[in-house]
Amino acid sequence: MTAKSKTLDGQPVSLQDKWTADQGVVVMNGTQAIARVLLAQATLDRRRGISSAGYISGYRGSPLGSVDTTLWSIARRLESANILFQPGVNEDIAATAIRGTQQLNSVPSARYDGVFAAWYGKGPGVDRSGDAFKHGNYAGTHPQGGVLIFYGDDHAGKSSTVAHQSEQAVAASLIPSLYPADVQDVLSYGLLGFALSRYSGSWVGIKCVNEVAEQTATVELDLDHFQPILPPLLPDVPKEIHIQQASYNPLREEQIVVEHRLPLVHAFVRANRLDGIMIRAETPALGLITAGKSYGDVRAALALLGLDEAEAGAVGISLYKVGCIWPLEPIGIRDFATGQAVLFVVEEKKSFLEQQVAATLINQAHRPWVIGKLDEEGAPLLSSVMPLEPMDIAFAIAARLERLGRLDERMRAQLEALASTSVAANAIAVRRLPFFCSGCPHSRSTRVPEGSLSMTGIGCHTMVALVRPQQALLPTQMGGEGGNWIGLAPFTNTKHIFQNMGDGTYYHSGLLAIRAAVAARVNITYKILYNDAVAMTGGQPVDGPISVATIACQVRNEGVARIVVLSDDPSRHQGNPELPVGVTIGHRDELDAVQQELRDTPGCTVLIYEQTCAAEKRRRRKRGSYPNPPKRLFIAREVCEGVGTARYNRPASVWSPWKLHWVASGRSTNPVATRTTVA
Ligand SMILES: Cc1ncc(C[n+]2csc(CCOP(=O)(O)OP(=O)(O)O)c2C)c(N)n1
Ligand code: SF4
Repeated sequence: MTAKSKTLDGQPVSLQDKWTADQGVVVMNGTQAIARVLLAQATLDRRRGISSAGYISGYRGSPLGSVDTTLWSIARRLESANILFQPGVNEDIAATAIRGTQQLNSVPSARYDGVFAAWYGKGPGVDRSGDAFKHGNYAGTHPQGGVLIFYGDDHAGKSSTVAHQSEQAVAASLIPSLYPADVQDVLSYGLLGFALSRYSGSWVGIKCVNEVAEQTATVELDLDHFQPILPPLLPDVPKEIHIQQASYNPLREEQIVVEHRLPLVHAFVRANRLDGIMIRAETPALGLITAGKSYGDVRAALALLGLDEAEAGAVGISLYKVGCIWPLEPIGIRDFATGQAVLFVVEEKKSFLEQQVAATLINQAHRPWVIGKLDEEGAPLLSSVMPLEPMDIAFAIAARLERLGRLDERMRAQLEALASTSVAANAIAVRRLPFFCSGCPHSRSTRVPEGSLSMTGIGCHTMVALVRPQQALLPTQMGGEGGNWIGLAPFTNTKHIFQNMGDGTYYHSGLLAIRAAVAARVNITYKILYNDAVAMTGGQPVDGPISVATIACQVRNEGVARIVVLSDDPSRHQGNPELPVGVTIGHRDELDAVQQELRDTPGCTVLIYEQTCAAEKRRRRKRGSYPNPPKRLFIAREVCEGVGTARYNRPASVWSPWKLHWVASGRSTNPVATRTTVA
């Protein structure tokens, strides 16, 4: 039971309200809103007499790195709402499972009227799931099911190996995309998205950027009055808009999507006002068109210019918020464009809305200027790469007003003040590189012998490319680890390479890359870094049964000739009957010698390096599920405050003068130094 507090007006409130309340104001973050959409859909169905179940699957990754932990934290609530959470082994298998939920009536004995389903994943997961998305979306949804695709986009590339903008990839599978501007929108678009998916038969994407997924906000719930408008279906709409158990006919499927489902999407967007005019100028001059995160930035930009809604309208600014960024609903845009001199599309990354706006208006008799990535003269205006800041947008809006003769003295003074603030802000910008946590297994495991090279992979261990860039090449995509060596090895005199791979990645897709390396007969040593967690995304468990012995057996069956296990505690493995014959077990201190040996062994070899993630150890120790270390290192507080949590990358000479004290506990800490081989 959670203790209840009271608000100023005497109403009891609880942190659980975000899960239980159907009405009123609650606090939640963007990730929790995704989970709440599913719970709310279950409630709505129950109220309408639909016996539905829910299903969610996907794969973690920033900015949707904690969807799974959020869902685990409300496991009982999900269960009682008939919602099944099945973490995917990877994104495309998860997407395929989502497709399965819509095939409820393809086999006898359905237990529910329909299954509403949601997929989650980050940009790279969208990219690798294109085939599954297209197959699933073309097949369609169940009329009482529905599919949402929550896709995470890291525009700034701040937690990714590639900066992402995924709406083009989602649109390539002909899946419409809604783009929430804040947590409130996640909830509204989520529920409207399910309604749209059931109505049109289409899968529906929900674009989630870092700033929205990681935002915590007060939101208003009103399930009692949630009533999506379903425009009447025209008589020519075929029954195949929803999934059918039909004969094989790919062209007909495509025709259904293009000629029937997408027009229904437009009708739904229009009827439910997913796109709308937020500010209407008295005498229109400058029409701002924007969506999602940029909508908030445009609002902030107007505030920086000292303009509230009425003042913006008075100087000729109108504002159009697009909820459905693809396919852009044309009637609303044409209506908004009427009488405008300039339409300024404010969006991050590559032009997506702007192209659709231009295409919608190109044949109109009255065509305002359409600008965004380029200005009225064709010169660059808003970056197609860098995230946009309200300040940049404010200056760009002001320049448009100046050209239109709408900039007054008050705004000019405001701009001058802004210009001086932005110079001061740039002067204090600091960049800090990430670094391994103290005690991280990867800071040792990723070392290679003198003269050798390694390739990094997806996971915390990739930071070695920042720490020892001369020895470590930048990573490929998750699951591609070592694939690039297959293409490179035949054309270089470099004889061998080490390839790092986390255990999470191994389970997600990495095993297939090892199979490819064996098939291509390249000289490569995979270092499978078994840290017992999918660490970089928050320390989740690997999504199925995995152990050092299982990995050893699997790679042996793939044809890997030589396998070595190094561990901080080799005694854990000695005498383990599950390890295949011929596997050598040693202590991690032998890393250098073992690597030299593997380097000289022809073909594909595997080194499994076992040591638990240090952050995970700390978490487990707090929960009492991991033994405390028998020996601890204390650093004199008078010499340095905060050591142990600081992660600054300092040269060794800086460390040396510090006073270090080893304090041993009763247990022996001597490593088992001898190497053994399973016979
Ligand atoms: C296709 C894809 N899905 C998800 C991610 C997000 N992601 C980045 S690091 C990571 C965890 C990798 O875990 P593991 O291989 O165990 O390495 P560790 O972080 O534990 O060192 C994930 C899931 C990604 N980069 N690519
Ligand atoms: S979270 Fe774990 S694996 Fe990642 S850097 Fe920290 S200790 Fe290393």
